[in-house]
Amino acid sequence: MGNCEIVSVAGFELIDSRGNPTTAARVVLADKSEGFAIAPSGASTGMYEAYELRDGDKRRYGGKGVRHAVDNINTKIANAIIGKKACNQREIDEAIIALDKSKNKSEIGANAMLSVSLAVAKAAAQSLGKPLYKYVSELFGSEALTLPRPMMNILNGGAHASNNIDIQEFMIVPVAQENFAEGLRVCAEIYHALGRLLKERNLACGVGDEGGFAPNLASDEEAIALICEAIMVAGYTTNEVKIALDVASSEWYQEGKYILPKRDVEKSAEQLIDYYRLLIDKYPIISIEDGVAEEDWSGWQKLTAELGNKIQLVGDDLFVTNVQRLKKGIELGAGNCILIKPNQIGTLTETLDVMLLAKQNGYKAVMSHRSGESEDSTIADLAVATAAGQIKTGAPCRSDRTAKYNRLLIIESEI
Ligand code: 2PG
Ligand code: MG
Repeated sequence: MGNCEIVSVAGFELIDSRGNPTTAARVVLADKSEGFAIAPSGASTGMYEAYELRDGDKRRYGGKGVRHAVDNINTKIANAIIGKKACNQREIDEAIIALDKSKNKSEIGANAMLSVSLAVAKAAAQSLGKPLYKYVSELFGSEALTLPRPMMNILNGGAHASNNIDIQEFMIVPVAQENFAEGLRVCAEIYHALGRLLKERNLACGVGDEGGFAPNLASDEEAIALICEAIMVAGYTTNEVKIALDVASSEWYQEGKYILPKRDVEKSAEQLIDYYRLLIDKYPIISIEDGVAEEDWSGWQKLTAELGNKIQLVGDDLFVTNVQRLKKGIELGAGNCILIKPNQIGTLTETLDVMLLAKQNGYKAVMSHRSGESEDSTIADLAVATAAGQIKTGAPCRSDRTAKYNRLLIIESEI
């Protein structure tokens, strides 16, 4: 083991998969070990997420520049952590968090914090001569390294596509394959089968932000039916491959009502829950994310009471990877699974803390990308390290998505 003292921290303004600026950080240690990480960025962001600091200067990238966040990395964060040991992840993350006196990390920016926090972990892992997943599994206290099951988003709607579909993500989940590589293969085959079906029917084959197809269809339900058909056409059954949805309904919520923006239909939480019950009875749906909105705690209680013993109910905008929000959810009986997006909270330590709380309370976890991503594949290592069991990282299309799948294939071959 070398000397893991941090000797330099440098920030960068790079671009993400939507061509918007994002922060990156390089951390170098005394023994020359290095870590580099790029922060992702969401489109359907939760209102309780940690703050993504953008410049707001309309002359650059329409106001989305991140030069202030990068400055914060190069000055405030660098000053606070240079000289500290990279292998003390919690101490480093606490020092970074302490720099920001706001409630939502808006002074330093969660984008600035996360890129440094992850770069520190990568540098420490290298210094210790361990792969990142191994190092983080020790931080987390996992008993086992486990490859996650892909929840592959093959049809995009909502804020991730300009089609007429209101539900944001239609995912396939391979449940019968013996390992990750086989599950991924099955999903990729179904993705291709879906592409062929769309082509045959003269439907658009262009893709959305997460690489899934984004056709216009008669209804959101038609998307589900089409995916079931693709499963069959590819030679699989709906016992082998299931369906998961991310409704992202916080995007629909206005003054206690749900207004589906693309079809301009209004529904109550109760009507949405009835609709989900109907879909679950008819299709092989095993998981619904953000079925009701982030502020609608009573809707979440009803949803969980009615469907929580049948399927997985994932809180994304509801929990925003935040211990306080998850604690409230546990008390109220909201959901039974948490979506994990490290940039929703800002540091690796806080991410691991909320995963531990979930585990202790019988909540499942899904590691997740953002719709704005990059070649950074850290979440693949985090999914394995924490034995999350599930990962959302888009279609087998666009290198920002395949970077994570490829990293998982390599990890599987190593362990
Ligand atoms: C979600 C994510 C990722 P975004 O809602 O789960 O799929 O989307 O990054 O736009 O919040
Ligand atoms: Mg979501």
